[in-house]
Amino acid sequence: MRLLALHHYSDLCQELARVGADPASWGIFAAKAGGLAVRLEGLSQAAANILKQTALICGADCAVNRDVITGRIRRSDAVLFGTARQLRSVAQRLSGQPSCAARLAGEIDLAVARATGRKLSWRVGNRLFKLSQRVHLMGVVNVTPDSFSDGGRYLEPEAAVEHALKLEGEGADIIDIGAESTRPGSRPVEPAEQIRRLRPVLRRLSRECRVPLSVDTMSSRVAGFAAREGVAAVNDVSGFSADPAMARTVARAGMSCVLVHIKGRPRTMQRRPVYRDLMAEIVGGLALAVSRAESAGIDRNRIAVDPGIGFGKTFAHNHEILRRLSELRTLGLPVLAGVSRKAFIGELTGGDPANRLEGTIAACLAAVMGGARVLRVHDVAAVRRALAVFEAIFPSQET
Ligand code: HH2
Repeated sequence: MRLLALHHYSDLCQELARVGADPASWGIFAAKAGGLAVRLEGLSQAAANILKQTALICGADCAVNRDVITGRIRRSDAVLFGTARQLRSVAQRLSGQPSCAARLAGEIDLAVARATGRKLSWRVGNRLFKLSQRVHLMGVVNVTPDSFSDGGRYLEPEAAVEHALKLEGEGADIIDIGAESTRPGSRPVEPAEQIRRLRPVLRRLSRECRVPLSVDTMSSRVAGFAAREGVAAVNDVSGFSADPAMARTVARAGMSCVLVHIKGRPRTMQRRPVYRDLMAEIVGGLALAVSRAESAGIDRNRIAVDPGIGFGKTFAHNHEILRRLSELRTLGLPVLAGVSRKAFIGELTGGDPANRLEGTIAACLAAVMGGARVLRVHDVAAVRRALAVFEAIFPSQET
């Protein structure tokens, strides 16, 4: 099961083509794509027929392969369209049908629960971020000589500490400190060097900063060191895939984590990344990362997921991710988005990374509209002000 966000006609057509629905029906589905859309996979011909008929009885609709009706195909995927209420009644009716169709009832119920669930929180250290009440901000501090937007500015421990405290004062809920740039083309930084850069900064911040700290690293050695210095979370842009000991280290230390989707590794990730099905690969990759984390013993309420804007993605991929971000609701976990100052913004507005504020705010708000509840940003004060306006227009709907 995967929730789809098909509010844009081109995304709808792409998904209907994938299922093999008759192009003559695409216009009909366009009128129904305003509610929920759920992709279901590998249905037998009988199950696809039963699902389609049940959907129609309940006022919903369902796209299946055009050859289901002719009997020339044995298996088909499906996209089910309808309101939450309609889909619940589809699920209820299916549960009384033959087992090939009845097994879909649980998947459809889960999809509706994930799409309509309003309470989201993320435990970090001893704090509980109530994400359904307001969007939270992760402020970025790069203790690096070469980060794409602020490399070299905070390499001196004094400057890094001062900057982190400034971001805290501006309203950051968590401060993310990195000692290794992951910009396209960057080379790995040895754990010992990351630790050397981090040590004086973490030592002071863990005493002086009142909000929790996270460390941006793919190395379990660095994560273990950070835990001993009082850091509450690990932000791993490889989603625990780069270092096999990472999940265990985070679990043992009782830390929280951000699991990011990446295709490839920073050094080569932007060399013409290709996806067969972008959103399916991102949601599938994150689901795998989450199961890696949970099997190691990390509590589910300590995990946030991130689609990895710019991590093995073209500019067009980044646009599609932001347009369809609400598909990550499939995972039932808080979504963090990192769009701040990135190249896909500069490509549209011009300007070097430090001059991409308007585009950053636009992309942040697009991410929030798609369900992101934590934003990783360099410009905390400005994004906080933009959110004050946005959240007055769209107040929290927590009941
Ligand atoms: N982006 C960067 C680094 N870490 N972490 C998460 N969770 N999501 C992101 O999108 C993300 C991230 C890249 O930004 P920055 O840290 O400013 O640059 P650099 O990697 O060059 O230090």
